[in-house]
Amino acid sequence: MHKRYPMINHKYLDLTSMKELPESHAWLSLDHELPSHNSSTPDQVPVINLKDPNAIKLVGHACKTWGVFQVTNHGVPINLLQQMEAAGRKLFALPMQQKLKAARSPNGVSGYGVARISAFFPKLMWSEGFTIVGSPYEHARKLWPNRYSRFCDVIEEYKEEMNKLAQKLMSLMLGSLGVTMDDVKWASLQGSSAALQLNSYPACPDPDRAMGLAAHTDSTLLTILHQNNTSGLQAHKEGTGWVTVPPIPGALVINVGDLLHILSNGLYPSVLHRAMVNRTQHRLSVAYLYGPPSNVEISPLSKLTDQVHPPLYRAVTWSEYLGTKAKHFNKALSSVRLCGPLNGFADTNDHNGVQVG
Ligand SMILES: O=C(O)CCC(=O)C(=O)O
Repeated sequence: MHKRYPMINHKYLDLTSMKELPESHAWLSLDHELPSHNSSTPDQVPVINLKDPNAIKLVGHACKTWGVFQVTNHGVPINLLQQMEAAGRKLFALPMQQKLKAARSPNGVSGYGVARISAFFPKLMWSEGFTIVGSPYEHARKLWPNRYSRFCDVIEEYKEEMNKLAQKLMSLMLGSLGVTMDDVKWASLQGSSAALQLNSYPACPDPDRAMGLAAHTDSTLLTILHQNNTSGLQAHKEGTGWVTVPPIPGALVINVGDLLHILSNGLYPSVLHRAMVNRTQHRLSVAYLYGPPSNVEISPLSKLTDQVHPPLYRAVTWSEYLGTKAKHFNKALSSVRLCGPLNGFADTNDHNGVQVG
């Protein structure tokens, strides 16, 4: 089991009012984790136009080599992205006492609070979050007793558009593995599960010693992230190190999650990523966490395995995997692994050697 830390008292500090970084949020020097710089040939996260006739190939290559890419021409209306961002801003701008009325309960998943991965780190992160699973209504009503419907409408519309895009991306990702949506019965079912995670990273008085969101992989099939125009997201690439994923107006960031990693038998690595903060800008991001119906067993696709390429992972349901992640955090994938890497078929997602916090 991964080491857990007791919750620190300063959990609900109003970060926007802080003139100095409190000890509770001061991480050790992050210098050893800075992105590697090679100015002549910067390694950049791929940007894929989904209307490109070669989109399947481009998506496959990006999944294999990076586990993260940005997409343009994705079909989600730009004004919906703007409305979602405005709704997030409005929520996080509420006074702390108001936000706490919608606080996530100790064992719950929905609501306002610090990052759930905080329990695995001795210091707190410079961020606050709001998680929505299912209807936003109950929590929105506590935040705005008389004016919650606009927020709920935007969330519902956003989830609908994200679901459409997630299906399109799944079809491209599976297609690039030589598999169709029909081969994977649950993939085209309506019962897919998802959560929406709103993240706020206020401007920070000492950004070099603070951490917005510590390095982690997502427990999803895939994640669709909208970030505002402030940089902060970094992805880790084997052999390169930490690379900033720059905001591109209108583009969305796609991460391969742990379940796609399992499904692809390690061919598409689940990407380790984190969020940094800065001194002057408030950063906001909205992650759509997309997974299969929660009780469907996910295992390496049979088309991808044979005697030379045995399944590397055992079958898990999403709900079982979430429990494993809550216990083992960044070692969860290794904990459902069946056998060690074979020659030429290495699992690129062994993050045990990467400093995550
Ligand atoms: O804010 C970001 O860019 C990253 C968010 C993220 O990784 C998450 O919500 O899991």
